[in-house]
Amino acid sequence: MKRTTVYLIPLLAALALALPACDRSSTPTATPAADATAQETGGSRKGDFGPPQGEPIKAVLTSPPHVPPATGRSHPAKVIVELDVIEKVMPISEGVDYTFWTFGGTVPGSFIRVRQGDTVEFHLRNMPDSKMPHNIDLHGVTGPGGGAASSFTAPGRRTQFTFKALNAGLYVYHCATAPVGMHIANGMYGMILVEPPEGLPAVDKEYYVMQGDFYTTGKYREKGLQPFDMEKAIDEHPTYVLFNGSEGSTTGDKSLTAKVGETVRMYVGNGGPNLVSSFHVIGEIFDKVWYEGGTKYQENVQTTLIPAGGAAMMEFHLEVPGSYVLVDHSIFRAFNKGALAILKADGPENKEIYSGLEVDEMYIGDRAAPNLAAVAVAAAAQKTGELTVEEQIQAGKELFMGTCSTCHQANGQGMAGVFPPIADSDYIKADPKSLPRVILHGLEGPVTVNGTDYNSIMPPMNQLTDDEIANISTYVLNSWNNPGGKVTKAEVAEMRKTKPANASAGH
Ligand code: HEC
Ligand SMILES: [Cu+2]
Repeated sequence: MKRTTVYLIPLLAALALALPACDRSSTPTATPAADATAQETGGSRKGDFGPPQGEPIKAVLTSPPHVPPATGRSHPAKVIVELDVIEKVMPISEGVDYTFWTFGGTVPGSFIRVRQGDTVEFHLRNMPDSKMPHNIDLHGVTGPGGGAASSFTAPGRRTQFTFKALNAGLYVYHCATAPVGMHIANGMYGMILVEPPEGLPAVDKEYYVMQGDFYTTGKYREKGLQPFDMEKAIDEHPTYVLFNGSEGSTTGDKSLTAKVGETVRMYVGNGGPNLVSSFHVIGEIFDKVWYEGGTKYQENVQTTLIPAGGAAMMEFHLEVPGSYVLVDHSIFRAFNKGALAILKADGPENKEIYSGLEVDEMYIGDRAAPNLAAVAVAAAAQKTGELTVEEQIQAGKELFMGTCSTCHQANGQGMAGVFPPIADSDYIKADPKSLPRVILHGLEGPVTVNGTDYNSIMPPMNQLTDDEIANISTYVLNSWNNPGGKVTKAEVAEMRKTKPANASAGH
């Protein structure tokens, strides 16, 4: 990394010198040669980093597609952000419901806006009716896990940490609780804008749009409450690719609006968990794109790449009225998986710029019929070789730490009221083979473990292979005063074929 930089600097300087004939005089920015130094911001080492001034300010949080007002401040402040984690069922498409996990009750989560140099006191509350623990990793935070290491929040609890916003830019935040991919796939992401000290240039309209890919056991637009499909997620075969969390979130009456003559700035993020977005607005050209959400902008751009866990800001000036269609230009995603939103511009026609024929009706009217074949169930891993019980325990321990300890804790003690103990568990003792079954098919509804009642959900961990489940089970059986014994790969394979009565339909 360092080495690349060393080689790049002289290269860039040489390039700048080699291009004196380029006419940049029409742009208000400096010449390319000056750009390299004059526009350097100093990253995290330069800014308005004095102590917070004035009374603490409560951050204004907004739901998509809205953006909080500019901070309008010329000094650093202490800013308090209060964000609630809410798990709730919402429509993902017409007649299709999904259990989203959200920051602030929406997908994407609430938009946060601060100024570089601000000291942010971050409060995360997980609603008491949540089933899962959650945390937050803000890409704009300098520190372990971007805050994740300090914000693990079980249902009905609240955590707090403080950070100084060192780097200006547009940053994604997301939940980073295991299984991380599942939390993100369920909608746990949003954005935080860290304004540069001088603020951003004023524009007429600002909007917040975020792409995400979603994985349901049913096919695209298959009606009813659709459960999350871990196998499709691992295979990176999304059922839906969406802007702002649902098909139609930003079309019809809910379209973004602007007027001819206005300049629109969009803050566009990509929560992933898997796909990279080729973000494009049909019928517009971005006058400026702050690619990757950073400080520099590119001009006159048709399509900009937004990585999973990344963002971009873009501005365009509206010359003619009409419906402009926001898409992921990996175009089947737009017309067959939902990645489509509308910006409606009102105002007088300008026939010199555009004759007035509109093409958007065709695009929207032809929302294609469901055509996604169900994704085949991933083939079971075919590992061979018999392990001794001791080897199984060793292998299982590693997997346990990476998979189960998030909730049941490293010592198997669980968490009071939320996650039952699997150490010395009478539930396991009563039926040792319940262990692989619970891992494979999950568990929900009331259970009593060692005299205490629990009523929550453990998601199925069927992404684990038969070997892995056999090994974790064997490790748990032989730990913490549990009854001992072993579970074989063949037993797990057999259990995988049989679905328990309470398992979700699908596949
Ligand atoms: C996301 C949190 C979470 C993870 C990760 C998790 N569990 Fe659970 N587990 C739960 C919850 C919640 C319950 C209780 C479900 C209910 O109330 O019906 C539970 C119940 C159980 C039970 C039955 C009750 C008991 O305490 O004996 C076993 C056994 C179990 N889990 C084992 C595991 C194993 C092994 C893993 C790793 C492969 C694992 N769990 C991963 C949340 C989790
Ligand atoms: Cu989460």
